[in-house]
Amino acid sequence: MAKKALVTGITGQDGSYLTELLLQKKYQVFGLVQRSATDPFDNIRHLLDDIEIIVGDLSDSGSLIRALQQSDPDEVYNLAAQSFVKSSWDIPEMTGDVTGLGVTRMLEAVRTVKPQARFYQASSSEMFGQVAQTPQRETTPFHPRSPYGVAKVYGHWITVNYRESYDMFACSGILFNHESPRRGYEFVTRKVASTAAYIKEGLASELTLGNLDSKRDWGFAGDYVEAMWLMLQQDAPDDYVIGTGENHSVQELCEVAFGHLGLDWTKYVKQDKRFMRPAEVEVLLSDPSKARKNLKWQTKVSFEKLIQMMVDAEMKRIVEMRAGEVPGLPRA
Ligand code: NAP
Ligand code: G4F
Repeated sequence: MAKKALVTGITGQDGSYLTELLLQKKYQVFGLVQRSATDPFDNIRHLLDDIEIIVGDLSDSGSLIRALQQSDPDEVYNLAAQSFVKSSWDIPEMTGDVTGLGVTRMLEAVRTVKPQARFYQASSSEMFGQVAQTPQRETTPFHPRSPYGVAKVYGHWITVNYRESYDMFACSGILFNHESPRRGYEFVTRKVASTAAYIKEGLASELTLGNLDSKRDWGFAGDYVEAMWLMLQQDAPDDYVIGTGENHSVQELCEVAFGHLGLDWTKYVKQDKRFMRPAEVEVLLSDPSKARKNLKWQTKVSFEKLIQMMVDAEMKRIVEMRAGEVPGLPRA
């Protein structure tokens, strides 16, 4: 019998790569999708014939219970969230409701309908925030710096709590930043890659950014979804830090992206305080040794290769856009 998985956030970056991995492994995949007035399927259009879409929302318990009943899953991957940190100061209550309390709603739905299902929670290195130690590992205390980070800390601890309270197979993956050509346009890697390509092609003249000094541990999303799956294949549930163990600044990101196109980033990049945050996470760096040892997991794509892959994808998209095959690019 094929295993069944329910994926929330299936239309997002990680949902699309995870679904590809699960389909390769012959899972039957159900994806929870929130109602939308516009087409949300860009990332998973190529998968729509092979999966089942269930309409539901992390703010609506009844829909989650019905999603569990309809899919009867062996594994549940809770990837849905309001995931853009900067917006979490604009919509803090909604972020707390979906990104935080939404995890409890999912856990309650699993506990009610299929308590033996294995559960993955998408936790985040944003929980470390103002870091208490470097590099950050599973035992590093949390000090979140945004409403998003605070909501993720709640989601993390409620996952641990359901494991301890109800003996559920619930795991929390503390993932550091991971990127790809399917990343949302407002995140800094996609913003830099797409605007550098636009500048190269004469479609834009400058790139406005916020803090160029902050450092992130950036990896490739395709590698990270494998870690999610591995966590749910272990004998016992546990929490894992997932990252590359290497970090780079936003400035280095600009150097690599523009450099790949033969451009000097200093001529095009401007700073604008609109893109600064009320409280910044200055530096993140993972210690993924537990995942390397227990899950036998490691990243395969380097920082430079990742950024070059993203820039190449943007250049290809411009060619397709000019040929009328894809619509014009949204801009961050
Ligand atoms: P993403 O691209 O922003 O995807 C988020 C998904 O959640 C989208 O499918 C979105 O649907 C869905 N969603 C939002 N609100 C919802 C609601 N109320 N009900 C149901 N679905 C809802 O995020 P991602 O980069 O794939 O990340 C996946 C998860 O990992 C998120 O929880 C994120 O916070 C977490 N995470 C990400 C990173 C990273 O670097 N990427 C690192 C650590 C943790 P729409 O398409 O309709 O908006
Ligand atoms: O790309 P970012 O918006 O990602 P951020 O805030 O690190 O959050 C991402 O990673 C988290 C894991 O650590 C996830 F949990 C979360 O869901 C999300 O996927 O910003 C990265 C850095 C920040 O320091 C930001 O201040 O880039 C800096 N930055 C500088 N200029 C900018 C910009 N970020 C954005 N988005 N846009 C700018 O213009």
